[in-house]
Formats: sequence, C-alpha cells, structure tokens
Amino acid sequence: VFVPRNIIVTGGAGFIGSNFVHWVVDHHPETHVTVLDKLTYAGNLKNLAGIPSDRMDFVKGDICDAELLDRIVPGHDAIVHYAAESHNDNSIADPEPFVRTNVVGTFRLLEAVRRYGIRYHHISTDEVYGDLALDDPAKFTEETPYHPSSPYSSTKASSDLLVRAWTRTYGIRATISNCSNNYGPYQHVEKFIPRQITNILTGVRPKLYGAGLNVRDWIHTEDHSSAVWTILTKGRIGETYLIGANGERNNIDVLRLILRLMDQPEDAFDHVKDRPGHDRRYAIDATKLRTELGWEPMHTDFESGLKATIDWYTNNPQWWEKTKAATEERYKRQGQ
Ligand code: NAD
Ligand code: TDX
Repeated sequence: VFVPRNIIVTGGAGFIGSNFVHWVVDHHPETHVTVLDKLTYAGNLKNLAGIPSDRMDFVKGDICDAELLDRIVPGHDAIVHYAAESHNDNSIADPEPFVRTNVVGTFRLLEAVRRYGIRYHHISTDEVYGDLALDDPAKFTEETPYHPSSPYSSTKASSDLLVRAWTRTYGIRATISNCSNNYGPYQHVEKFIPRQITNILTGVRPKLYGAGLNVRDWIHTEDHSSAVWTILTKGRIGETYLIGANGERNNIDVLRLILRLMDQPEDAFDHVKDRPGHDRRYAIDATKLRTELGWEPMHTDFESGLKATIDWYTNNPQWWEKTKAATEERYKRQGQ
C-alpha cells in the first residue's frame, strides 16, 4: 500500500476536486494537500472553506504552465489530476479551451511527473467510451474500445491515451480512473441536476433536452472520492479502473424525482432543443474495482442523496446566485 504524504490535487477548487480534498482532509490526517487551480469560471475558493491551513496550501495557477510545475512539483509524492474543462455544452459552443486544458495541460503534468519521478493518478470519464443503445444490456468495462462523441469527451480520451503512452514508454507510475456522472454539493449550476434544482428555487421551469430518455449512471461524489483514494493507494501501476455505483436512470425520471422532492407538479418543466450528438446511455461495470481492490459505494439510495443535494442548494443560495444568472444567459443564447 502506497501512503501519500504530500499530494497535489489539480482542479481542487472545482466540484469533484474540492469534494476529494475535503474527503482526504477528513479521512487521512497523515496527508497534506496542495491544490493547484486556475480558478476559471468553474473554480471557487469557497468550495475549500473551513479546511485548516496546516492541512492544505492553495496555489492559483495553470496546469499548462511548465515553469510553475517545476517550482511546485518537487517535494510532493503524487499528483491527482482533476483539473479540466468539464462541460459538454460549453465544448460544443467553443472547443478550444478543452484542447488546451485537457490535452496540453495533461501533457505538461505528465512531463513534470516524468522529470520528478512521482506517482500520478488521472481522473477521467466514462464518456470516452461513447454511448450505448437504450436497449443494450451491455455496460462499459476497462476493455471497451474508445469512441468519444463530443469535443469534451474526445479531449478527455486524448488525455487518457497520453497517460497510457507515458506509462509504457517512460515508465511513469500512473493509474487512470473513468467515473460515471457525479452528483452532490458544490456542483456548478450549468450541470443537469443543480441547474434544475436552482431553476425551481428561482421560479424558472426546468429544461429537459429532447425527450429526456437519455440514461446517465449517477454516483455520489463522496463515493468517487473514496474510489480514487483506493486506486491511488492500492491500485496496480499502469492499470485503468472504472468507477460506478449501478445508478442508471433516465433524465426525465431524475427530473420528475427532483420536482416531486421539491413539491412541484411532475409535469412542471419545458422540453428544449436537444444537445447535438447527445450520447444516449452510459453504464459502468465496476467489477474490477470492487473485486480487485475491495471498494464499495456508501451512497446506494439515490433518492436520499438527491434530497440532501436539494437541501444543500436550498440552504446555500449565496454560493450559486451570481453564477446562476450568467449561466442561464449562456443557455438562452444556445436556445437551451
Ligand atoms: P469542474 O468544472 O467543476 O472543475 C474543474 C476545475 O478545474 C475548476 O476548479 C477549474 O478552475 C480548474 N481548472 C480548469 N482549467 C484549469 C487549468 N488550465 N489549470 C488549473 N486548473 C484548471 O469539473 P468537475 O465536474 O469537478 O470535474 C473534475 C474532473 O472529473 C474532470 O477531469 C472531469 O473530466 C472528471 N469527471 C467528471 C464527472 C462529472 O460527473 N462531473 C464524471 C467523471 C469524470
Ligand atoms: O439543462 C439540461 N437539461 C438536460 O436535459 C442539462 C444541463 C443537461 N441535460 C441532460 C444532458 C445529459 O443527458 O442531462 C444529462 C446530464 O447532463 P450534464 O449534467 O451536462 O452531464 P453529461 O453531459 O452527462 O456529462 C457529465 O458526466 C460526465 C459531466 O459534465 C462530465 O464532466 C463527465 O465527464
């Protein structure tokens, strides 16, 4: 078992990265965290509020900045790489920042890892595998061929391939995880679940793309964090692990559940323009992670996890109000 003492978490001020930082601080007193984050529109220092200053340092910077990496990487024993441009709709409107951060940024980190010989864990997505038909009993496994659909998922797939090449050619000590759709606190209001919750809280009707039959495989972000820690400390070098918690649901069912939990009529939403190239279904088979590393999710009741998430957005309007208006402006321009 590898016990990291000093880790860099890139993108640690974003949704999943900040949840991971809280999880490490709460569960592993022996580990110090350095967050490296550019604080783009998606990064927010408030996500890290309350963390004791002796447990975490914050560095505002860009993963594409090789000189900065040369300054901060020495002295750390691992990098856990979450930083990315993460939203499919944004990638369709303007793909360039996705190529820069997701592909070039990962390349810079890999070069730093090679130079300083430290452990690297790469956070990726199930979207690299493309989509499944709605009536296909199959799920994605570590052997599924790459088949990304969007600018976002193709840049994530590219970054995964760089990691594999650097592992084989230069022998860096790397692992990769591909996780399904996360939900929980601190998720940006551009994403499906927080967008609909905050729409209802601001008196706006939720917006469903197309018929809403697309299936996503939902996992609570805390379970993603425990899985990443398990892979970082016990995973076999050079391996890929899929992370998922058997949470398949279609969008219209999730939306109706949100409406019910928020005391709204189940038909109080609008159908809007579908996403171009919209993936139909994602589904993860996490057998390898469960059997080889003994990981299990804790949040297996989606309805209670969703209820807690609704409560979090209801109780923290100051966290999202400012971004909400700008986000809805952007969607309006796209007809969504
Ligand atoms: P997010 O958009 O909420 O956060 C991204 C963070 O990265 C932000 O804090 C941002 O400031 C930072 N960042 C962006 N560009 C940067 C750069 N060039 N240099 C330094 N920092 C930069 O994203 P998220 O939803 O938390 O996703 C985090 C990671 O998890 C991503 O790699 C994403 O592909 C992956 N992932 C997400 C999901 C999901 O459901 N959201 C599922 C599987 C995998
Ligand atoms: O307003 C909306 N209405 C709607 O019907 C939005 C924002 C989305 N949707 C649909 C599109 C998807 O089928 O809901 C589903 C979920 O959408 P997103 O929250 O945008 O997530 P998705 O595109 O599935 O990608 C997410 O999971 C995988 C993350 O954003 C990625 O970073 C991750 O890799």
